[in-house]
Amino acid sequence: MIYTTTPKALAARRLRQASILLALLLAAPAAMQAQVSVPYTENFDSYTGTGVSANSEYVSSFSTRTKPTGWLFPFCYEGDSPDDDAQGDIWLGQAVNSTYGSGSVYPGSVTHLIYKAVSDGPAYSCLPTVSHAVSGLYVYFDYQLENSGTSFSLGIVSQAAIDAGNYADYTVLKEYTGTYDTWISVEEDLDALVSASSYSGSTASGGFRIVLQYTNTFSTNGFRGYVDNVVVSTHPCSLLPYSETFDTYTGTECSNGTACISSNTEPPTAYPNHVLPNCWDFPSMASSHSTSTSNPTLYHPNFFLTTSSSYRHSASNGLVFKSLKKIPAVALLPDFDVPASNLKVSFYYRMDNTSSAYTFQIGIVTDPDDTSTFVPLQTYTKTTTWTQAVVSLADLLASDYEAGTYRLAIRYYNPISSGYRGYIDDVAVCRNEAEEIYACACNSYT
Ligand SMILES: [Ca+2]
Ligand SMILES: [Ca+2]
Repeated sequence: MIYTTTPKALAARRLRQASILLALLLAAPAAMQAQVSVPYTENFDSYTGTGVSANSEYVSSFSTRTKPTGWLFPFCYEGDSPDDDAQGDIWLGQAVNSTYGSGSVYPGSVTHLIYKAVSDGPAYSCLPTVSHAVSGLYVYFDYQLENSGTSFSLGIVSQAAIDAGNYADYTVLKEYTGTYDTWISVEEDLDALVSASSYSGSTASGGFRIVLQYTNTFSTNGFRGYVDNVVVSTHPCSLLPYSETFDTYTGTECSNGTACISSNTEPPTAYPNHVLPNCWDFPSMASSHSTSTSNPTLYHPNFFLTTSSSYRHSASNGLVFKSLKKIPAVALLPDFDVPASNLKVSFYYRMDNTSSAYTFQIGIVTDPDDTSTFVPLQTYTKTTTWTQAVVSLADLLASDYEAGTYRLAIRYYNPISSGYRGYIDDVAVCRNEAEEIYACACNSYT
């Protein structure tokens, strides 16, 4: 599923700052392909220097081109005299093309994969062999396209087929198009896709590979596609560091029912059937929306994404909290698979009014369906300018909460009969430094 079309998806997020160190490459005999265990993450950012293109074209010598560890590029051009439109060209780069598009690198990214193809065939890449059955796996990646007529597809191939040299014997599971020059996040429950396909290698003993295929229907025009932040995981929403800018969600007021994000500070017209951030839950959200304040159970609380420039810290979206008359608006962050005391949280917030009556709190709920279990840990108030909150839960918790027994929550409280809202943006969750094993995303937005 694509975030832009899925209100409350089941699965988790791509990682923006994930370290390649998380990809635990298992030792394997030379004759075998290395397998990776899950969770597997690859943001390509550890690849720099020689063999990585500093612009949007190939490195000067293909023979020295750097490739991400464990990946296969079966039809990738391997020679030293590249045909500019050769089928299946894929390389690591640090910029996007300015001739064909006006996009940008993924926020905070150093390096990504660049795909180039023309109509004589797609360019496709195979992730490292995953030493896990397909069952229970989720796949995430971010992609960007430059024009219509281009797309990415997710596929799957058994390692046995690869070992037999049948590289192209993969099954395409789903195709992705979308807004050009914009990064779009994909998350997929592999079980669901595979069960609906003819793929028969889901429990193949030799493992399997995820395939990312890029297609360009133009015969000569070298539009590119870009991929970053690839993740294969068994546990949606649990990977750290986690970040959410709300910016990968696109579309405005519910056009054709495909996407609805408010362009102002009122809920989208199709509320509550609008886009909300994946992996978050909103247990206090009203079931319908009325603009009348006479019935607060209809009017509040509610949550929605807005593109309004004053109410986002980073473009293009921020998250709006709306409540009044002592009904707090509680948003639950994703379910992280570590004890609460291991976590550090950062987010930006602002309000409509500087009265101390309006508060944001970061806290814990022990029952995700019951917002009365909310335990506040830190309170923020009195600002109409974007302000960063950074808290270590280890410093705030009186007792620990084991993984699976809590959800981090942000609570907005408006005790007054007015429609003053609260806004948050650029949420990041990482491990406390004492527990640090991955690069921390918590300072990414300073
Ligand atoms: Ca990257
Ligand atoms: Ca944002």
